[in-house]
Amino acid sequence: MSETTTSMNTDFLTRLGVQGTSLGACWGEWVETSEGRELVSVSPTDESEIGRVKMASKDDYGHVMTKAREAFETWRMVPAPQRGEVVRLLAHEFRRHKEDLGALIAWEMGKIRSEGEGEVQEIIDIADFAVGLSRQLYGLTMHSERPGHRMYEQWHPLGVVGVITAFNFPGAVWAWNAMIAAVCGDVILWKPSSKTPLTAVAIQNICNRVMKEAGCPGVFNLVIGAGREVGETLINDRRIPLVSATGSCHMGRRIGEIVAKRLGRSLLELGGNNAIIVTEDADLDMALSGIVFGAVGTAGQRCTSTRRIFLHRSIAASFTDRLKKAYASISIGNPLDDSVLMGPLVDEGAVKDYEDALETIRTQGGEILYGGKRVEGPGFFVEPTLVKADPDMPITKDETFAPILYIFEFDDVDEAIRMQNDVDQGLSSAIFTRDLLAAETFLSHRGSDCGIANVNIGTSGAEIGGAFGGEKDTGGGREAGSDSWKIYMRRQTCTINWTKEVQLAQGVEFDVS
Ligand code: UN1
Repeated sequence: MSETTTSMNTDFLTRLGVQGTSLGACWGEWVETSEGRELVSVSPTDESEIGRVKMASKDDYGHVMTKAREAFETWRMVPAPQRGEVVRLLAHEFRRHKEDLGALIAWEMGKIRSEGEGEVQEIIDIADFAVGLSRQLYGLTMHSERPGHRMYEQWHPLGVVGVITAFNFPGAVWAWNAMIAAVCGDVILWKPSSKTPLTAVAIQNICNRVMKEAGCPGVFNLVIGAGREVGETLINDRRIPLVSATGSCHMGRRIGEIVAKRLGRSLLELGGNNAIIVTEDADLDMALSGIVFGAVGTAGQRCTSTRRIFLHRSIAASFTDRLKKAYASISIGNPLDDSVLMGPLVDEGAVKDYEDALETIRTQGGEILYGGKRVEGPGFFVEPTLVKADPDMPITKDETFAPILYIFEFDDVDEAIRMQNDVDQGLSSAIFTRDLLAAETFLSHRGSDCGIANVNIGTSGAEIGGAFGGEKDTGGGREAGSDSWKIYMRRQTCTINWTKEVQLAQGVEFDVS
């Protein structure tokens, strides 16, 4: 493991305004909280305190909500391209702070600097996308069956959109929702993960400056508080027509149920159990780099992380050897050190989940081919791990948020696809092949059942231009690009009669005279 630089330069904390103690509730102005409880943000790299946040209470939530609703009254009447112009200014600010924010994400969450900056790039990309979208919130026009009638549909803003995000993408997933919702005319109420509160404060600081200048505070709102308090209040709040949530299947099931009960909309982006199939004719260099980045990148803590690989039997042994060598070359350590490829897990609980999973793997007959241990010393470091597994091992059906990769063998592609699909989750999937028939089978109706299906690209690292999300227990939601914007708006079908008499559809006669 590379040494943690204790004398590390943390000036980025000052530049982002997150040094010391921050407040946890904001509607454009920070709210002096009515409660005194503090959340301590700890770096997973050396377990040092980075800063503190005064947690928002239910009252603070209420205050922010009132301000957000007031802001919606104004924001919804701003023409969409002008809303896009404000988002363009935001994108500019995120560009200016890319390095600092990337460093903070790395330091608070544990992903390496390059991935931290990549996450900020994702924020910038979705903001740019939203700017263009602000002139493309198109509705269809239809031909009416009645003479002298015109039909069309238009899209109106929804209101206050609740956004609940996870620690692993503490900025980008907020941005997927917030940038799109903002050009749609909504206002956003964000509850970030309690594991990454300072990234949220830093982002809110950036939004505050831009929105103040633009004269529209209250569009981007933040409540950092206990899940049981502000999280529960948010999902139960009938004033929030859409709750977008990222997290575990367990969490999503609960949110989906509560929001459905009040007939609200939910957009769920939940667990994955993503697999890569490697056929016998695949370019194995490409497969190797796709798999290693997918399984080890972000220390296996992406919802798109590669958790299972299916190797054609003829290449399985030699390819597994190559994987072992690649794993042995991974430098683990301080994510801000440029030579490091894998940082720590997010906290002690994540290490325990990793260790528990390994225990279960052993009892279920899995063979650990590489890794399998915690790295001693301060911080929450573990070894990236390779496991020779059998599809009947129940643990391979679960998502463990850690760098554990299960290796399976197959004889024909149909069998590999069947095994790949034989899990409850359905987020991301990939095949490495040069065989057109295998690639097209994988992409066909009887191919991958996931929301994302890639050929000669790994499971993680999707671009924002496509709709992002998955099927089955992954929750069915779609965020980011393509036409995902539609969930942030309400559709209205309008029929205009420009004749001088009322005509009924379907030829119904109802003469009252
Ligand atoms: C997530 O892990 O919740 O496709 C999001 C990817 C990233 C986003 C992951 N663009 O891996």
